[in-house]
Amino acid sequence: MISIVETTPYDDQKPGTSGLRKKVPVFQQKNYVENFIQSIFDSVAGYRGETLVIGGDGRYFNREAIQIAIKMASANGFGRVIVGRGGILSTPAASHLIRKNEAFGGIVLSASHNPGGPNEDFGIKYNVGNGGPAPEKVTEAIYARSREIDRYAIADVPDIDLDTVGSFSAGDMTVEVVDPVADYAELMESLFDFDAIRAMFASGFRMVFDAMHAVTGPYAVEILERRLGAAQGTARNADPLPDFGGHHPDPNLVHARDLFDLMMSYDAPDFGAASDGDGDRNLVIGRGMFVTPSDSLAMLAANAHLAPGYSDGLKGIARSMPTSAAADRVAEKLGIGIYETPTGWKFFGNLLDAGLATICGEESAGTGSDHVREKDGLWAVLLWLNILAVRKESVAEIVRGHWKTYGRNYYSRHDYEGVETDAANRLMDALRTALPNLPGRTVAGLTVEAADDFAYHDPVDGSVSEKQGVRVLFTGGSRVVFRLSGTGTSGATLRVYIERYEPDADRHDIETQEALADLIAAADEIAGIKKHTGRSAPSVIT
Ligand code: VG1
Ligand code: CO
Repeated sequence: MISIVETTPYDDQKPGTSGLRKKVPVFQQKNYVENFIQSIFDSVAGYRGETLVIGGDGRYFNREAIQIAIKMASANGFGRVIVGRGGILSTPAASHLIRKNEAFGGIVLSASHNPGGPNEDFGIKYNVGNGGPAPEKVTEAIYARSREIDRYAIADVPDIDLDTVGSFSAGDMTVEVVDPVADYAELMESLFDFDAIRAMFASGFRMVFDAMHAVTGPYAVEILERRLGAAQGTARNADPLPDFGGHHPDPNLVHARDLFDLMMSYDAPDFGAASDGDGDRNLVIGRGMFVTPSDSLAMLAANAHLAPGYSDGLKGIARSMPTSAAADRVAEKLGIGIYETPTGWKFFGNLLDAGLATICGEESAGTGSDHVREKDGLWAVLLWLNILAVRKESVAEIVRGHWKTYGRNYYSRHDYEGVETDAANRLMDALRTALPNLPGRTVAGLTVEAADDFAYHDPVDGSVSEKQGVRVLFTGGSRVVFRLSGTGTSGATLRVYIERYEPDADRHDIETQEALADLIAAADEIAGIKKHTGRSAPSVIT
């Protein structure tokens, strides 16, 4: 039995950088989830009898949303749903399942690094057949549909038992509950030299992986401890909890502070890593050596050929615009293409599909490759492990060697969270208005060479995405970038990205904030951060 239910639209279902994210009580409003899912189905065509992959990061409201999605997929005519046991699928594992099963698409339930719980965040993201986040033209269609939706279809069938692996039916549709880890672990084994990494662990190499009570726990236990022989307990906080243990599953220097302190301590293990709520981000720290995500992208790209999955070399590298230019120097040396995209993984999909790029990354702790169409936290960790096992050097040695060869891109991001939305918009508007007058001006002792609002012209499908961040370039190659976050659920977050290139190896040991001090002052002077937001310091520095 299928019910066609009358509904009225909500006007706030606009997907952001990575899907629709709102507080849980917003999603719990009558028909809110149903409206959005029906808007997805109404915006794509040709799925009759096809497969849909569904899974989430286990946060509060995950199971309820999954039951709704399954019943609606059935009523709308999908032939099969593949769902992770317990409703669990990391974002990269969902991407892999879509590709492996040639599914029509997938629904990922996650608000990623945002906190979870009855009054915290939830999210729904739609992925297309290549396994990647829906491109802008699809998310725009979904939003447009959500504003006029007047009915949705749902099957009147009992809830599916999500905790038992096996095949079930929901109306005319088949539901396969699968082990969320198995296929993903197999994919990792096909890319990396597990024997070499196993030998490294057997010889006493020690590591800590902080799963932050989020989705990567079961993946890390299976891959690092069971398959690679890392000591039991290597994966910490490894049980996914609906509220992430009350923490913020964001692997940065603020929320993964314990890991950072451990790695800087006297008895630090050789390698420390962490991932976020949905398993697509990674934090990498060597003993006494933090690796910025921008640097990590460059170093992974420079060494990827040491892993079996990349032994033929890379086709190209892509990075988001605010990510540092460290990767550009690697691409230049390798003689391969480098692409600069707007923030958000959805912009990498075309480059990966077209074979223009093999490795992609963002300054926000996201790195990945063409093995899936999402960023992939454990993938980055395993590539680092593979490189360490082959080079037999420490993380610190590899980082210093890299800087010596390529120079160092000092880099930091300053986030001003919970800023009043109007004030944030005024700041950005004022900046945009000031753009034409910036070149030639001297600010905090630095001369502005160029300034613009980044627009991306997709080289594959020709689509254009405008207003993707204001960038101010200074003579000598330093720059600051300003943009507003598209993943928050209350107020606005201003992100200020600061970068300075230093070729001189004798100057590679300066404390980052000190190395960037003049740029930080210039950023405030140009954007009037204090004036507009009333804040004298950022809430988070990464
Ligand atoms: C942030 C990051 C961006 C990332 C996005 C989704 O977006 O800056 O690089 O792709 O989160 O990551 P924004 O719009 O808040 O700056 V995740 O791990 O939250 O899916
Ligand atoms: Co994430």
